[in-house]
Amino acid sequence: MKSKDVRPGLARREFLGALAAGSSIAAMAQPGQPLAARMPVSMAQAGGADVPYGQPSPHESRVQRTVSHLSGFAVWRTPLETQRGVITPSGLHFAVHHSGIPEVDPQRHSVRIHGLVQRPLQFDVERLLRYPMVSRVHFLECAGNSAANALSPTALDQTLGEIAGEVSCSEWTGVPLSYLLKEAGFKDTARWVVAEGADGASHSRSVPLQSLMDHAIVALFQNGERLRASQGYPMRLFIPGFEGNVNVKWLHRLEVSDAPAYTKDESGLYTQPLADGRIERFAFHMDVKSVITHPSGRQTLPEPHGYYEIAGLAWSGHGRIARVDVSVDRGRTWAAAQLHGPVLDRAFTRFTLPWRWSGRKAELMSRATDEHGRTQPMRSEWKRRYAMHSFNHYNAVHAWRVQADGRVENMYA
Ligand SMILES: Nc1nc2c(c(=O)[nH]1)N[C@H]1C(S)=C(S)[C@@H](COP(=O)(O)O)O[C@H]1N2
Ligand SMILES: [Mo]
Repeated sequence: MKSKDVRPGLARREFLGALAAGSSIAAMAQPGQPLAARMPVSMAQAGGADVPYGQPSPHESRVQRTVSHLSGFAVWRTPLETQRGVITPSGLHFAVHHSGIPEVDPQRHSVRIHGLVQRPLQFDVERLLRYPMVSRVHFLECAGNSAANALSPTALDQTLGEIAGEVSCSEWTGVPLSYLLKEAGFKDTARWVVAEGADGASHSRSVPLQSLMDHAIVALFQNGERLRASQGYPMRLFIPGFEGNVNVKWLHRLEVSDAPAYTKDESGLYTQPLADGRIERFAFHMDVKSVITHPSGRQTLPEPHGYYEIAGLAWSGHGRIARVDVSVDRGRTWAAAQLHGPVLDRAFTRFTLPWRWSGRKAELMSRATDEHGRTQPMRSEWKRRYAMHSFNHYNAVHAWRVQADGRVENMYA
């Protein structure tokens, strides 16, 4: 079903024409004017020096992560609304620190594999750097991303990053964990692995051995450079599609066991009460989800009756994104957005749809579906499934209200 304000094929040419009309040069430069007067000043002098390690333009200094501190741990959120494409710049990757960033000396750091193994092994950074590596583009999302939208009775007037910025997407490079685990060899009863970080929180999680053998890497690089301290320098566990907290940073120990350890992290924070009183445990996969990045919360559309491109990001911890539907009328009608390739497994996928805004109040929503047919619930469905105070794994359809004056605000649909 197509709504009349979002017309994918036809709109593109109209859209480009309208934007060009608004950009046409009103008064041509006077022919008599000297050439020098028409040149930008920067062309008349030598430029400044560069630096050994590049920084964003000083004009972009407002593009920053936002931070909040929740009972001792810091949550840094990615400003998704400032991002185009699908790769999160390393300096803007979201971060969750349960006990700050530890000072880890790469010369002295190592990861130990022990427990139900044939021979315990220990790998330092230098040794791991000699192993064959793989590179993969994947999102990483905190289980608690969008918690405020799950919990707050009214929609908070915040930016997209503040609402749902505990998700980022990078190219991760490292050693497949299966290489290291096979070298250690398992005992017959080996089923789980407890991964522990070298931080003050001694953050640790139990993960099924099979999922580590299938997909996990010990990541050493992020977007081509060594991991940022914030992401677990010099090494972290990375399990594609799994909730953020099992991706243990500053990884220093992998203990193979026959059962989960029920560490403090997995028995408390990362279990989730359901509405019927049961408890959901070890819900590792992040489900299918999408957000509209442009336009989004606290932005203002510059002119009414204008042409705009609705753009957003979709991802699924189960596989590839198959389609994204967008509505501009609070879900009455939907149009299929264009997906921008390559559409990668368990990675951000960019979607866009041209839109002619009538200047009246509009309510924008996006709903992603992955290759397994999993799709996003509405907020009310999500709330029915979980207990009142549950907030992990919130993936309901997100909505923005565009007011008649162009202001964009968070809303519940
Ligand atoms: N050692 C350690 N690993 C950790 C954490 C931590 O506090 N300590 N936080 C976890 C949580 S809750 C999340 S969401 C992810 C976030 O990864 P990032 O900070 O690289 O984005 O790291 C996980 N790994
Ligand atoms: Mo997290």
